Amino acid sequence: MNPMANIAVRAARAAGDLIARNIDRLDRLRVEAKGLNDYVSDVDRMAEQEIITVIRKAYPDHQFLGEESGSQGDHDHVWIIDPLDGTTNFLHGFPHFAVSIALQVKGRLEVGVIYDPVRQELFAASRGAGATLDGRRLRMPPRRSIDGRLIGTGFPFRHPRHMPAYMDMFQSVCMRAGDLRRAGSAALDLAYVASGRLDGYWEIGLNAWDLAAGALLIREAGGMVGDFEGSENYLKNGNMVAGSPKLFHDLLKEIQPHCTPAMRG
Ligand code: 2AM
Ligand code: CA
Repeated sequence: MNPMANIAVRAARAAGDLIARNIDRLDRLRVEAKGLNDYVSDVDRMAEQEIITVIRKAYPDHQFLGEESGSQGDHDHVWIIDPLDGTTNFLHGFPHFAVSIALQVKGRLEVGVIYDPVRQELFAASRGAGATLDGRRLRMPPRRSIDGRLIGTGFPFRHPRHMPAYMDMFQSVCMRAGDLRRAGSAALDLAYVASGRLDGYWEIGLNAWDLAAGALLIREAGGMVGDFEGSENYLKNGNMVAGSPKLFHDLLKEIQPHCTPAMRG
């Protein structure tokens, strides 16, 4: 394995173990509101520190872009980390959340790791070397259409202005696909698309740390990811459509008619 992927796995497991140790002391956690419907706990912060400590020991000069902090450093190597994706689930004891760690080298995604500390499942990808779940190779079906499939999504609850357009997308996709799921962790949803537990996924207004690792996992498993114009800008604008190749295009077709000018570019 790519030595940087090894470090990412070590960091993800260390953060995941810390999160798991805190699941039964939720009532004693300090929780703060960061913004509209957006919370952070000590566990998010400690997990992020754990990740940074592990990576810094191996790569002292690399830069970090994290949900809870950032740092300056070597701009060629940027670690994009979400220490606890699905914080709302975690704070409710709803057992569906994950650690997400990606590495960008000169602007290109090189490594992506997503770890579910509840089920102890590890999803990992390195560019050009494929994607795995607990060491087993993941391959997405190339020619599957959207009809009768299971599609994941997330609500734009921090961007109420997108809600009307979102509800139109929801209706179009719902009428076409078999069923929808809204599980509350974008990173884990993308890992589930890569591993075939979901057939596709879309969401509006995410952050780079929610998406980066999952995007590489899906591409390395043979799937496609893009923004609502089908382009590569999803890490910047946070709009994401994902699925196996045919399904990706089917899903875009349902979503695009409802896009507003604010969702383009
Ligand atoms: P978080 O739990 O780390 O905040 C829920 O829809 C999923 O989307 C979670 O992965 C959540 O990450 C993420 N998310 C981040 N920003 C969001 C936003 N503005 N609106 C909706 N979901 C968001
Ligand atoms: Ca997140």
